[in-house]
Amino acid sequence: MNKYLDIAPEVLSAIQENRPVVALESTIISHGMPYPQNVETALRVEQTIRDGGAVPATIAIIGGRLKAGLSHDEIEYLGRKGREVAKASRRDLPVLVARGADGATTVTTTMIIAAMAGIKVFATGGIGGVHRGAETTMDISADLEELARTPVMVICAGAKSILDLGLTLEYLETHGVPVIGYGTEELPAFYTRRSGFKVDYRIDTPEDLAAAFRAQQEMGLGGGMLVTNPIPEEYSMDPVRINAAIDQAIAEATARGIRGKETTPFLLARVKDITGGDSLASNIQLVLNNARLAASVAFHLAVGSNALNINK
Ligand code: PSU
Ligand code: MN
Repeated sequence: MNKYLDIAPEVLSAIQENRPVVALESTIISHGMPYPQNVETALRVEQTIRDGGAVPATIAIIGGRLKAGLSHDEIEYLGRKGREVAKASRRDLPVLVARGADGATTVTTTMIIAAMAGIKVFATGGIGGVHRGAETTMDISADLEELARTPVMVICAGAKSILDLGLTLEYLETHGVPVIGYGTEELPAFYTRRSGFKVDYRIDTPEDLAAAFRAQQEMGLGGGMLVTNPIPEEYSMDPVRINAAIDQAIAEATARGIRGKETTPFLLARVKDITGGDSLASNIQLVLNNARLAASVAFHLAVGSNALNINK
């Protein structure tokens, strides 16, 4: 095992016994939601995964250790510290670990640590992507590069239109990342079920998602897979209202000269403030929805590899 990695005992035995495990990120806890809703949501998401028959492994960096599986106290600690915890992407890992610092893992670093631990399925809310205006800023999330190189299935609710969704899809195509719509042909846009952009493939069942991921990995293609799961209809938001909030947030970010790793947290926080509590409620529901799907896919992946073991 990697000497920088701590796997929680419950997660380790599930991995060793080939029982389903689902990874969860911690940027959504420290940077994505206010306290105490962040902690409440993180614990609810873990419980949803347990109810779906899988073991949750929330991922973070604590005291310079890469953690796969957190205690409730550790989740509370990350939630309380909030933005004081560094947002940790791939480039941040060397210095944070060497310093013994804490880090909230993004999609990128959650994938890295999940893969180190042997976890194949990861549920989150939204991913980073190609920002609007990237033709001049070159602001492209490291999440896309990680999807291209690390063998983890990421289940999200699509991407927010704080991003250029068309360019995000182009980037993923170039880097060979399959973009799957769960029960849809259209890329969902996080708060809304539709974006006007097509996914690569529509897949309708957790079994079939597991089969596609297994084929990708067994062929040795490497890299990950992006599964986009639309927000349940009853929690989806009015696209006119949400897009107006996004446009306003982007205008403010430009006016204030926000850049680099601050861009995404700034835009997310402003969209949330402009739309009030509604977007937070939707955000929580779509994460729970993704957790349910992830538990089921993890179950089917585990069953499939048991069957292979029996046949050997
Ligand atoms: N988009 C969302 N919600 C999020 C994030 C993005 O809708 O919580 C977070 C995730 O942790 C993601 C990160 O991995 O922001 C991407 O940051 P950046 O764009 O700086 O790569
Ligand atoms: Mn960026």
